[in-house]
This record gives sequence, C-alpha cells and structure tokens, in this order.
Amino acid sequence: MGTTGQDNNDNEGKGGKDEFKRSASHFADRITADGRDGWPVAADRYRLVVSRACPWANRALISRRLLGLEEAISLAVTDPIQDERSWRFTLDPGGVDPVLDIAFLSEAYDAREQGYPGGVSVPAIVDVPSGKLVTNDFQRITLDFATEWTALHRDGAPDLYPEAHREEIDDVAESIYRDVNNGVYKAGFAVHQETYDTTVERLFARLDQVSERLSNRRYLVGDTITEADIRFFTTLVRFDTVYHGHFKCNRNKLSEDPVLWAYARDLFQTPGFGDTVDFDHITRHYHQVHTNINPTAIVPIGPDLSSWLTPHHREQLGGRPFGEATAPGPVPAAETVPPAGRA
Ligand SMILES: N[C@@H](CCC(=O)N[C@@H](CS)C(=O)NCC(=O)O)C(=O)O
Repeated sequence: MGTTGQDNNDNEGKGGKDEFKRSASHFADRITADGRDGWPVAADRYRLVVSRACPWANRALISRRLLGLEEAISLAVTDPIQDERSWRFTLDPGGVDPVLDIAFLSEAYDAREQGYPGGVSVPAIVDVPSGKLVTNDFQRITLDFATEWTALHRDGAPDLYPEAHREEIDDVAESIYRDVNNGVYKAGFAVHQETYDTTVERLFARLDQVSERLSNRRYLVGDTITEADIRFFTTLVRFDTVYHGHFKCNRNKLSEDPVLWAYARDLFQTPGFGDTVDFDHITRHYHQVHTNINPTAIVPIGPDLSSWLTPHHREQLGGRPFGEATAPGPVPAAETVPPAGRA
C-alpha cells in the first residue's frame, strides 16, 4: 500500500552541490470515494496540515475553500519557521495541535512509519482517529479533492478538473510545474552559475509564453477557474515577495508584466484565493529558513502589498470565475489570515 519509495532526500534549504531536485512524495496513498487504499472519503475524519508559506500547501488550501470542504476536512496551520524537527504547531496554545495532540508534524509521520528516512513535508493529510499520516502527495491531493470528495462538496461548488479539459489542464500544468513552480526553487538553490542561467532563462521563457496565452483569455484552460490556475497562482503570488529577490528570479518582477500581474490580481481578488494567502508567513519562512541563501536571516521590508487589491479589468476578457457554479462563502472565523498577513 502506497509508498512510492522514490525519495532522493534532497530537502529544501539544503544547498547541495548538485542540481536541486524535488523529492517524490513518499506517502502516496489516496483518499477515495471507494476507499481502495483503505482511506475512504469521510467527513470529520481527516486533518489537512499546511504551512501558509508553502506554495504546494497553498494549492490544497485554495481547493478546499473553493469546493467548500472546510467543514469536512479540518485544518492545522504550522509555524512558518521549522526547527530541527521540522514543521511544528507553535501557533497553537501550548504548542500542540488541539485535534491531533502533537507538537510536531513528524509525529504523524512516525505514527505511520517508524524511522521514515525522508523529509517531513506539507501539505499532509492525517487520519485523526489513528494519528497516522495518510498522504503528502501534493500533486494528487487537490485532484482528489476535486474528483473523489464530490459527495461532500458544498452546493454550487465548481468543477476544478472538468473531464473535457483534463488533457489540456495536465499539459499546461506540467510545463508550468517544470519551468515555473519548480523552476523558481531550482534557480534559488542553484550552486552553479550555469544551472542558474539555464533555469532562469527557461523560467522567464515560460512566463513569457503563458503571458501571451493569457493576453486574450481570462483563465489558463476553458473560461472558468480550474486546477491549472490554482497551481500557477500559488507561485505567482509569492513571486515579488520571495522569488524575485531571495531566489534571484529577477529578470523582471511579476508586477512588471502587465498581463500576468492583472491575471494574478484577478485570482487574488476571487474568493478562495487571496483569502488563503499569508504574506507574513511567506516572507518570514523563505528568508529565515533558507540560511544557506540568506545567512543573516534578515527579513526584507518590501514589497508594498497594497497593489494586490487594485482593479485588474480582466472581466473584459469574458469568462466567469465559477461558470455556472458559485463563489465560496466567507472564510470560517478560525481560519482567517490576520490583517498583518494580508495585502
Ligand atoms: N517535497 C514535498 C513537496 C512539498 C514540499 O516541498 N513542501 C515543502 C514546503 S514548501 C516542505 O514541507 N519541505 C520540507 C521542509 O522544508 O522541511 C513532497 O515530497 O511531497
């Protein structure tokens, strides 16, 4: 049952001599409607553990909100700064997650597999009754939220992975993953000039291409929000705050590309996107945790975030964010991002 066993143990933040490679998710069990991996979809059984700093976890937060799964899947938010035992629940009273009753996410990994040799990563879904990690497969988690958890979706939930567009979504998401979502990390952790040069060149070539694509269409695929937009957004929203400076992806800022900047603002202002973003967690995590890149751990002052809320005029391109579906309601009170964390 369900481990890929392909981890290469290249953890983030550890600047090795070789090219940065993202480790494969080790625990790839799926929570499905038919429960074939032993984990059936169920309300009130699973807990999603995220860091609001993390772009991969941010995807899961957005999907969960858009689909109205907040009631069904509870949420644990880690401290944006890991210590030597990795992600921890120091934001909670007593430093313990009130539902899982653990201080470190690694305890759920240990409950699943004692002595697990890989890194502890978010997003993670934990089975509350047993305290065991079920999956840390970030690529799969959102797809399963969209396609396996349908019985628990809210009324009016959008179809984020429509059958008719799956091939195109996978295609677009794959090249964006390679060159953009993961490209920024590869550039940031490069220890050879050549690796950095080629990675950054590919990153901006891809951004230019996607910018062109989005110049006359509101969303990446079809005329509503899909999984492809969620995956692209979580990198864009971090771009000027951490990737431009800290990861040296500075041919230009996001805010200097009129199309991508308007596209990102459009999504940011759509319920379910911007309301999951905590810029304070983002900037502190990257600048304080990656001390190989930023040895002083100084957190910079900028950029000015107020422009995220300026008009984007993308509605002129047609397309409706939710199509025939509806927007999610307000963020549950316990999950609101504090004002200091918002634009
Ligand atoms: N490598 C993860 C992908 C998700 C990921 O890289 N998450 C980062 C945060 S953005 C993480 O938790 N890294 C481990 C760490 O920083 O200790 C996986 O195996 O699925």
